[in-house]
Amino acid sequence: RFTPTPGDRFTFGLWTVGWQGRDPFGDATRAALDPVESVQRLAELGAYGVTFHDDDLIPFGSTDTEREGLVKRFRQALDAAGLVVPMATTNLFTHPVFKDGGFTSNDRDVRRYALRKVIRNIDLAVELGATTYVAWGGREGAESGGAKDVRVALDRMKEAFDLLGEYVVEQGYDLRFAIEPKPNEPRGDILLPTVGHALAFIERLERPEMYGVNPEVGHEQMAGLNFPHGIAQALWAGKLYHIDLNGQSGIKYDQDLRFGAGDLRQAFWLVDLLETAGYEGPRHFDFKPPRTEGYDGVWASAAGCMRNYLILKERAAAFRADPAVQEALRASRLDELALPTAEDGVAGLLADRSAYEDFDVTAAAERSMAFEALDQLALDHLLGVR
Ligand code: GLT
Ligand code: MN
Ligand code: MN
Ligand code: MN
Repeated sequence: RFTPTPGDRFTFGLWTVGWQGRDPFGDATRAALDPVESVQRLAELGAYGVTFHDDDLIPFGSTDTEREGLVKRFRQALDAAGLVVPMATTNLFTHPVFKDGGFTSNDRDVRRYALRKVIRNIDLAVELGATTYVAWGGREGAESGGAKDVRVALDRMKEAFDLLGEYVVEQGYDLRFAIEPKPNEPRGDILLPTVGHALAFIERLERPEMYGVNPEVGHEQMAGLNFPHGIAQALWAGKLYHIDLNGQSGIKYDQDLRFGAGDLRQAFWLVDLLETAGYEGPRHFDFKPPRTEGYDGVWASAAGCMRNYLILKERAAAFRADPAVQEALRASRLDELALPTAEDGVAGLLADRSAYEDFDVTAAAERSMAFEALDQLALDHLLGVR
């Protein structure tokens, strides 16, 4: 029970378990982790796959020969462990050259270099079987008003994504992009700060169908937003191409806690949504095992992400199957929300005296929505007492 298997499609970034604990105030607390060991350990824990930034696998500045050797070793480890690589991404944030961004740096030569770095890793991603390419623009932003002409920077952002889309089409790759929003950190303010901003941006691209979003739990919650609501809108738009699961406690710095830590109630509604909406992509964890932990704690934290997802999946299914819940959903008229409001059209609506002239506003206002009883049933299921 609650033991993950590859069928659960749990994936982890190499940078998550491999995070050495360096933060703005302190040095690394853990030794470097060999990606090959990550692959082996994660497979033992029941994961389905791993994801990577170019620089996680091939240290920045490696020679072509070194690169080939590292990729070969990694591929052998994947094959031996039976893990897949469904997604890859580019590091456009660590090296000082990206201090003002990659796609939207004010420096044109930096922007051209960033595009070349992405294209190089797209080739590798496809070679390793990835079908999703994540783009997190953590350095695309500003700390001060005059430093960035945001409208022009968005032109450059669009130019970059359009060019990458053109490259993918020309190569005949089976690859879609997933844009990852974040409101701030490391920049004071980051472009495309929320799921909503990213969805609107995508519609301005030349090939919108090639682009979706990769929302991260903590990133929306850093902005005080309801993560399940953001995910629901992304699903509604047909744009949930990938997801970063982790934990966050309210509006503060990006905590990247293991999934299930932080806002547990939103985690419950999120799993309920993913499991009932037919989301078929990987359940990808993007967390940072706290720097207090040794490698024992790193693997306990990774195992906890998967265990918590499976527990919440069971709790959410129990909630949906409970006859008392179904009754409460009816009492709250969720079935009525599913009905079109005016399928009779404007003419029908205007001719319907019961819609206005004879409508008993007072009686309608007096009806209870009965949401509190429904929510208590959810909490009882979440807490395991029903
Ligand atoms: C970085 C960031 C994450 C992104 C990764 C993809 S890198 O750790 O904080 O949220 O998903 O670039
Ligand atoms: Mn992320
Ligand atoms: Mn994060
Ligand atoms: Mn992060």
